Amino acid sequence: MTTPHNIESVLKENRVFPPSEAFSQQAHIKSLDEYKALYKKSIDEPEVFWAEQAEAVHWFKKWDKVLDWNLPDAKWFINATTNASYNCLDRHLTGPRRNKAALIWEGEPGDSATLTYQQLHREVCIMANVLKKYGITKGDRVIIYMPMIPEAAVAMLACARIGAPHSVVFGGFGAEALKERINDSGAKVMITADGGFRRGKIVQLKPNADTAAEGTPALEKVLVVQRTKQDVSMKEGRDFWWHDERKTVSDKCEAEQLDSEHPLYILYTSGSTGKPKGIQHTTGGYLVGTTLTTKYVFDLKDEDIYFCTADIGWVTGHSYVVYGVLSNGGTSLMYEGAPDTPNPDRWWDIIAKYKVNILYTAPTAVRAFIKWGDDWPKKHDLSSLRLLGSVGEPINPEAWMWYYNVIGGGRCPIVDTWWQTETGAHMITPLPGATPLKPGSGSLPFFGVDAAIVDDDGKEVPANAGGKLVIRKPWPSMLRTIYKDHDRFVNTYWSEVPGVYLAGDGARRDEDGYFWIVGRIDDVLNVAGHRLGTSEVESALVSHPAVAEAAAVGRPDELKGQALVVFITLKVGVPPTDALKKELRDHVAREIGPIARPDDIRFAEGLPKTRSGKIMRRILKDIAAGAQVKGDVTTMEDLNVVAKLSASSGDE
Ligand code: 7RM
Repeated sequence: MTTPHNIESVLKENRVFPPSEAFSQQAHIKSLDEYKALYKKSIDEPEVFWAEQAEAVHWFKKWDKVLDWNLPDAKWFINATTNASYNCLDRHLTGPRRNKAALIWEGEPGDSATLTYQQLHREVCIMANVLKKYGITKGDRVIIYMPMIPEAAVAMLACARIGAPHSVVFGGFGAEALKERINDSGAKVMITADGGFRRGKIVQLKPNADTAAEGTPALEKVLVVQRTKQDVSMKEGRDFWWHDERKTVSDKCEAEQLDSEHPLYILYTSGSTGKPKGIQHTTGGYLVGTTLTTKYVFDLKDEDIYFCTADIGWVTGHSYVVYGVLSNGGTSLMYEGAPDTPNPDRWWDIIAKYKVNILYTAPTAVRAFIKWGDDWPKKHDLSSLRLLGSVGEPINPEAWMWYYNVIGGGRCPIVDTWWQTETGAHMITPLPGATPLKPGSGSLPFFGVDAAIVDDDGKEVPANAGGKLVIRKPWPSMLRTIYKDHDRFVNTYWSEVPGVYLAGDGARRDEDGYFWIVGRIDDVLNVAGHRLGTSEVESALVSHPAVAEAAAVGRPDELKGQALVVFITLKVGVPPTDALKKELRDHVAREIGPIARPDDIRFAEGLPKTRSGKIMRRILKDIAAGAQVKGDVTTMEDLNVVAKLSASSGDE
């Protein structure tokens, strides 16, 4: 086996879509030159730039200094005070926005609700007072385990209001994952619901919470929102109904004036190994990052209806369902359920019904819609849409084209936003009125983001060479630590390449400076001495008309080092034949070269994914090698997928 060298990049994509004049004229950032000038300033004079931009946030007291940087520890807006809940609510109450919809919500069964800024403010104050009644004060952690209902956002903002860092646990997680997070965070209070609706069934939140609470000695109180009205057990002295408790407190609650560096939340992300990392974000810098990116990347205007499909249990739900949108005084549409309930056109129905202008979703959803066929979106009037967004994984160029044409009617820019739980806000992304779009590329860095591609020695590589994506300057919304494990923070992000932040993604930068993410470094394929990112092989497969989704992994091979195994889901109605396997192998070889010709093609009904829709390639690696699936599977969306894949493997 040859020694691994740097990642190679093999897929070429030449299509370019400049913004339309009409879009640019009305946009916040109107041209590439305007972007470039601001970007240059943000890199040359970051403290001047961020001091100006931080005016987008309300501060009770301004900072003495913009940045304290002690690699890898950053402090932003030193000695300033602010409050996220105040920024998302109170500051909109003195003008016409007070009667504007802050949240528009649709439940899966078809019920709906709208909360104006004034109404949302009142709900948040009441819940904050209930938390205070339970003895929660500044710095205490609160667990939120909720379905996608307005009370989930109310709970987050109530915690933020009193300076209690929240830790949202995704409602699809089970009792074990919940228990681990309650214990690691040391939360005294949990806010949950009886259940939620998903695919016509009830998600058993309260029963899971009960099981978890058997092993959480520090947990004292559980506040329960009634959603499904199913029978649940309520433990005397520990569990209380929100509809009862709200009657016992005042509806007035001043927002705490918090230090800019006060922790706003902890959000657990599970790496591929080890226990989940509690990513900790602060108040001031995070608000500046999410407020600005929401405004510029989504080109958000007061009259927009904005629909982000992410669950609040994911960072996207924090930054771009709640904080960034409300901080800008925008209207955030929340949907409780599954995209295919009752039919695979539920989102298109919602978009037509509420005349949604901006849709932000993930490639996994786009590929699912492609698989289900064009007829579903075509039944609906999607002409209100003016901007589309993508996040979570690289979007395959053919999926991008489908999204652009079938959903966007060839009229809407797509912002392909690269960022992470750790970064808090968008890092590499087009600005829709400025950036010419290339399908599959996140394009250029956001203001203040000094991104680069380096080799294994930490040296910047030339244009179009693959390597590791790093960030060389601190940015306001960056994570500050891993909760209770600062060493792990230092080791995970700041040690492999000295002096810079290591994102863990492989990427290349093209001759125009555009970034192309080729996959996680841990997933890199090593075929006959070539190191290939997963996304390029997968994109080549998705460009074949029969393929809906693909995942590429390596299997140990005595001759080649690794053999290339690909798992494929086909579009609805396409028969899985041997002839098609051969055709797909040849197709990949034609698209990116014979070294990437798959050794083994496996058709699958579904691929193992995280709850946020990322393909879990490490699971497929085990299956391809014929091994027992190892490691943490608690974040997996559908465990049956693994059973089915394992049962059908070895049919070659
Ligand atoms: C927001 C979020 C982070 C990882 C990241 C990448 C991948 C996210 C994109 C993307 C290519 C994108 N947070 N990723 N967005 N890859 N293009 N636009 O996803 O912490 O859950 O995941 O997701 O690998 O490192 S996350």
